[in-house]
Amino acid sequence: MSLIRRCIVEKETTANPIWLMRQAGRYLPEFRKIRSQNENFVDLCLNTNLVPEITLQPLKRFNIDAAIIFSDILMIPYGLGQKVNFTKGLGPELGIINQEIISNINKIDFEEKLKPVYDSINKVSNNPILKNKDLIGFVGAPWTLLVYMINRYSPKKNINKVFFKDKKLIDNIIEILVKYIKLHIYNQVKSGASIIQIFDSWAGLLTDKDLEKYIYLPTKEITDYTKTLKIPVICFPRNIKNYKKFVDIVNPDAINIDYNVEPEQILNDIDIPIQGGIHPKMLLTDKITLKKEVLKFKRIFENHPYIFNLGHGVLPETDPDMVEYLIKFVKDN
Ligand code: 1CP
Repeated sequence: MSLIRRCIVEKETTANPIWLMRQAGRYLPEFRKIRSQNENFVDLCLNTNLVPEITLQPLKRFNIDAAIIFSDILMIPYGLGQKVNFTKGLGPELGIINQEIISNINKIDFEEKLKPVYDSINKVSNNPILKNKDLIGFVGAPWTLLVYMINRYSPKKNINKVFFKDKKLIDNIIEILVKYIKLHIYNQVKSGASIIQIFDSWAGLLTDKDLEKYIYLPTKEITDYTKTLKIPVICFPRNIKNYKKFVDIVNPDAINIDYNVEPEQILNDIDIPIQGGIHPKMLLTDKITLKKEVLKFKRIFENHPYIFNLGHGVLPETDPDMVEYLIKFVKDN
């Protein structure tokens, strides 16, 4: 059994599994080279030769316990017929979502558009390098996808409040998203993904009164559905203030914490396996500082099933040597 499964399913506390969010891409020179020759990011995510290659790049360098399929959460809006572009320096840029797009959405077009993603998963899952390791498939949670679909740009820049006033449109899109996120999960699992992670990167934008409707209910439905496929599901409701309440209601198999969470506190609050939490900027410091941080996490989670990971993705300016050191140190100590 893979180390991650031993941790999540068997609740083993000595397995010390590690993988990193955004481990493929951005900071790796071998990824940058491919990216520089492939200007259209969506096309790159649909390239069934390059996606398996990029997905396995970090496994060729490091002794990590999982590959995460090279794709993007915005492939779902793309599959639903919305325009999706990634512009250098600007980030994602989506087309307008309108009634025409919504009424044209159908399962056959969605699956046809995303078939290359599933073909790539199938190809990667058969690679011997993944023996006893996991292949992580993923989706964006309905709320985070809704934010990109309605706002059309990263909410990092600003939020278009006018659109968010149209409650009927929002309810309609959330309902569509839940249905198609489930389908995307089903197809990834059928193609060979052995774990699903649900990224809710913008959970922190909501206030308490809206959490039930936009986060707890839809994410629980998707989490329950993933469990019926008999594979573990990990949730990452980034910056949600109350992880305990999220876990009590949604009940995923494991929870990824962000770097604002106090690890000691979460250990008191939560019984299920925990993943992540180390600040990505720790990889920009030096080996002594990084080592101290890893030892701190090891000590805190000594008697709790814990998967080493970060509190958000690997930063583009990270030196791959530091990633190598982190992984080696987790494994050797
Ligand atoms: O221009 C480029 O070179 C593209 C950069 C890039 C990469 C490498 C984007 C655009 N997406 C990805 C890959 C990706 N995205 C992966 C697979 C790689 C891996 O993990 O190793 C995954 C899991 C994601 C998930 C993702 N995409 C999230 C959730 C995690 C998170 O970071 O919070 C989100 C919010 C996105 C949207 C997105 N895609 C790309 C960018 C620059 C963004 C973020 C935009 C923003 O800041 O709002």
